[in-house]
Amino acid sequence: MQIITSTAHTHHMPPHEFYDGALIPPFESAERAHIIDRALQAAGYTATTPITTVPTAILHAIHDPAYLHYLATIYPRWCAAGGAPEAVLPSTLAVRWMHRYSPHPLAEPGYYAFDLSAPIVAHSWDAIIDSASMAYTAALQLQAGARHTYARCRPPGHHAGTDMCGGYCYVNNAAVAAQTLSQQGKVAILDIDIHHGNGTQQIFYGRGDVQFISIHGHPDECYPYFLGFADEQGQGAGLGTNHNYPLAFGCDDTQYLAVVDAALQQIRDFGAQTLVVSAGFDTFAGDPLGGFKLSRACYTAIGQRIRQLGLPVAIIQEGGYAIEALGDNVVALLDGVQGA
Ligand code: Q9C
Ligand code: ZN
Repeated sequence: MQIITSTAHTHHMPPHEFYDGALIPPFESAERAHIIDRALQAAGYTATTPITTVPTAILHAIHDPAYLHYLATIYPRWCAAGGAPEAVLPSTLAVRWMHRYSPHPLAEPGYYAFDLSAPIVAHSWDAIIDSASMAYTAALQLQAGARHTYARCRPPGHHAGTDMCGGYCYVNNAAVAAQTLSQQGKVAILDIDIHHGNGTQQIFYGRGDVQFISIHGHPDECYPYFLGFADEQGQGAGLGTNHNYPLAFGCDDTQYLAVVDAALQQIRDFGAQTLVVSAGFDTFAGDPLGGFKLSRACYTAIGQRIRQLGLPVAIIQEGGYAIEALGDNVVALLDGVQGA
């Protein structure tokens, strides 16, 4: 198992988040990454490979260049226009019939966000690019012959669409890996974060060469609420390559693993040559942003099933907010994948 970690994520430490109207300390914290890194080290997983910066051509294949330019440049413009230096966070969102573009630094954030969960601070961009570069490096390692790689990405990526941030996500790291690997053949993305990977779905919705499968809390009760229903199957060349498995809160190991088995069979049927896993651990029992009841052993069981596919696998870190359990849950998944 190749492991990719980095400390550049500490450039991105927003001071707070909005949670259903309350201003609270962020769930998506630097401490999450530290805890994972500590657990990996304690379990004997060590990182060796230097991180290769993600090429602009890969980023432009999955994101609008104007959106990336916005992410990279908004912070000083926001501050100069009178925005609070604590974080770039819009008060007005472009939605449905009110979505004309505005270049005003206090307005542009509302054009490029779908919620209030993606604040930008002074050097967030450095962390965002580093996180995407970790995913890119994971893809490079598979291309070089590695069977299994894990990128401890932070910030996460699966809620980021072609031109929208939200849900702690800015650049879609799993899409970076999938786009890179798609140059060698069909790619499947399995998203096991409890939140639907709305951004990843949107990026690849019209693509026949990238399959997207998401297992998540039903949008009737789970964030991001407005996408992730079972009838979203792709469009055009991508029709039939998008598969959503929305599940009711309370889901346990047995129910979950049955769905994993169905998803893995669809990956076999698709004929994927490589697999990208958007690995969220907010399915864990007691996760403050979750609602499922998975045990630690379930992550090992998921990993073992993924291993049995026999494909090269890039595992991309997404969510997981039961901080004290997060590191050991990551190790549990990796142990399963590597056959320990
Ligand atoms: N009442 C990831 O796991 N807040 N993002 C939801 C719902 C945002 C989760 C509040 C949750 C984002 C990568
Ligand atoms: Zn999540």
